[in-house]
Amino acid sequence: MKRLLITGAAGALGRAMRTRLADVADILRLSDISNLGEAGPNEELVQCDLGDADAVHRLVEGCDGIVHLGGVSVEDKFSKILNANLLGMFNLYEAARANGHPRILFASSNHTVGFYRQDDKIDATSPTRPDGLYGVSKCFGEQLARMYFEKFGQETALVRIGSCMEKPSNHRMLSSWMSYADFKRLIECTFRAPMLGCPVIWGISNNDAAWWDNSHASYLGWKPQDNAEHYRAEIDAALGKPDPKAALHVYQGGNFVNDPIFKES
Ligand code: NAI
Ligand code: 15L
Repeated sequence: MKRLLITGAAGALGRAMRTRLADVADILRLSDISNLGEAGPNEELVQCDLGDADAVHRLVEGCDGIVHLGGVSVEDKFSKILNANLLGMFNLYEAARANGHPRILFASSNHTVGFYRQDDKIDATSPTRPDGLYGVSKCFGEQLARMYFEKFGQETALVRIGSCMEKPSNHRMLSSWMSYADFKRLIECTFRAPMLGCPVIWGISNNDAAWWDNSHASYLGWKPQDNAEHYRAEIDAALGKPDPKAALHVYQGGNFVNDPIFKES
């Protein structure tokens, strides 16, 4: 592909993908509201607020694909979530509609289903059970993307990321972890697939302890290769046996279920 846009490129996942995706497109257009540092040889840097419709229209112009990581990534005040995750999604999809419908990978979240228990096994057809306003904003994003698919044919991979980081750091993540390498493989499959549609995809590695069944998305050919199980002994040694009554070990969303509705100040 010629030009791939990555929003949220200054964030944790954006920084991890910035170097890993350099070979996926001729040019990476990297965007964030925060500072993005110096541009590399095949990089274009655009600092903008996803809540600014005109800026987002300019941002999407000339892009052949979008990895949408930008937004509020944890529970927060509704006003912040509203601007970045709701208005930001709408601005991005309107900009994509005006610019030839580049394929989009939307970084949704496991917090769309955080109130399922860890002994529930669910798949892409299971009703959402968001665990806070952040999770609700990701449900909104998924539904917005679905509507743009039905109405305009806009294709999106709705990736409900579990916990994407260097390695799992607690017992919950033995189920929810996705390695950076597996996320990169998923991004490649998303943009290479002859037909994408608008599937829900669980963003996890090939974990023995997984709660989520990805068989609905098997047509994409994504085969995650890492497995959090590899870290179980290390986590047992560091943390001891998990408390079976703690939210972290009861709910798929872990501690997010206990977050309050944050007051606007
Ligand atoms: P992060 O918080 O480190 O990065 C998000 C980036 O979005 C930040 O650099 C931030 O400056 C930017 N941003 C926030 N508001 C913005 C606005 N109004 N306009 C433009 N940019 C704005 O989060 P992380 O961990 O990198 O996650 C990336 C995406 O993946 C997020 O959408 C998050 O919800 C989603 N996700 C991540 C998971 C993970 O394990 N890292 C798990 C599930 C979902
Ligand atoms: C998320 O949605 C968050 O963005 C990330 O920071 C992690 O907390 C992750 O979920 C998780 O549930 O582990």
